Amino acid sequence: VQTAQTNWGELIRAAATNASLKHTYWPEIERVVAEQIRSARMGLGKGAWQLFVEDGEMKMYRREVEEDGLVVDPLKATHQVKGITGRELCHYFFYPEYRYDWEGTLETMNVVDKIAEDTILFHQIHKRIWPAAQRDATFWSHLTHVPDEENKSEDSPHMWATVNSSVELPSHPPNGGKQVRIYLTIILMGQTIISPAAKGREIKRDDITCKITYCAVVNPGGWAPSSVLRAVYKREYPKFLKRFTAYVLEKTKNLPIKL
Ligand code: 6CM
Repeated sequence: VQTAQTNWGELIRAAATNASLKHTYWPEIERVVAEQIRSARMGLGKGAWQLFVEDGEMKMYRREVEEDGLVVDPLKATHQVKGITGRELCHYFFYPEYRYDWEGTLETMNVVDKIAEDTILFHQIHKRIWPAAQRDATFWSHLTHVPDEENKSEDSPHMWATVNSSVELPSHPPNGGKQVRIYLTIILMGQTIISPAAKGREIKRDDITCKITYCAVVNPGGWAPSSVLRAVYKREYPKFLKRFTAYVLEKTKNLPIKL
């Protein structure tokens, strides 16, 4: 059972491939991933989270924050989707071969380096949003999990997660091209809940529900009108989460369940 003392660093290390553990980025990956998991699992508390989208099980909250006059509103979304697992959710989010299928804000995506089976470096150029300049991002992406235990209750630590976090890449210096560099820290986390009715028999897709948490902080890196940016986020985040989860449902519906 998870306690305030859960040592996420240790759990993440246990799940990581050797190639990731040996990489110079590892200490940063471990620190950021642990911090993202901790904050994703934290309730909304008394913070100034405002609910700005509610659509069935999907709820999206934001805090209005500006840094140097730029909107950097943290986003926290929760969702529940029947029929998919946390592992499947994070698989389709992490692996580059699916990205163009579901990422609506993408112009181009390049794998800069595949460090390991569970860590990839990306350069992405996003679609231009009028009247601001086009944006790009360089980030590492890490896929991790804490194994399922007997007790798949909500407070047990089992989960799958993909974390994306900006990193400077000498091969792709910021503002080297026409784009303004954005800085992002994002986690997509999924916990699989199995209906007690499935006990003692083969689990069917109807018996599983994925509890999803998605948190994002994006710094637009340069001038972008606040009102336009907030309007873009209000439209794009729900669109992303609905489209992406529908995509995972469609891709997995006839496949064996991957717990
Ligand atoms: O998490 C998401 N996608 C991941 C894989 O692509 C990745 C990407 C994050 C980038 C999100 C920023 C896109 C918005 C770019 C426009 C910025 C400002 C323009 C100025 C407008 C006035 O982690 C899903 C991302 C869903 C994005 C809404």
